[in-house]
Amino acid sequence: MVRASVLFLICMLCPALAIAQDTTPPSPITTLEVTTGKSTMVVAWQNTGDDGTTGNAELYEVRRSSSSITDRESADLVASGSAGSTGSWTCTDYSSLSCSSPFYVTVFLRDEAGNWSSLGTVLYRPTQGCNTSEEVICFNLLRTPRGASERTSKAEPTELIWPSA
Ligand SMILES: [Ca+2]
Repeated sequence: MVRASVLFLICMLCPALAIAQDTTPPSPITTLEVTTGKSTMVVAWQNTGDDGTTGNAELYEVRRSSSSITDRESADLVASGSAGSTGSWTCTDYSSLSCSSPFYVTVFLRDEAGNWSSLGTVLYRPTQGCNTSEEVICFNLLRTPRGASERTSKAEPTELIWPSA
């Protein structure tokens, strides 16, 4: 009985055990926004949480594939980073893509216990034509509530693109 009590107290102080008991993954990302330029893409999403939409997830992964995406392993890892707080928008941009090339893209979130969100929205987008100079970047995230992106040309910014709802 004494031994059981000691073990119980040790476990009360053992955060790893608390993490191991977390079996609830982040909710899938269903707010994905993707815009493209000639060789660039902007990927933006609203973060879910650690458990569904509660708490904060730990990590995001952007994954991309030339063929249909059915799960994490079926697409190439483009980038990963710290997940934003639940409800916040994260915007990431990428360059060096091939022009006029369609692809599928999606985002997964992982909690600190290693639970991955299931497949959410997958978008199919082409990069812009090879004869254009239009590119896209994440724009002004701190001053807008959405993952707005700016479509630019070599000469000057031309048009502010707000991802559709
Ligand atoms: Ca969780």
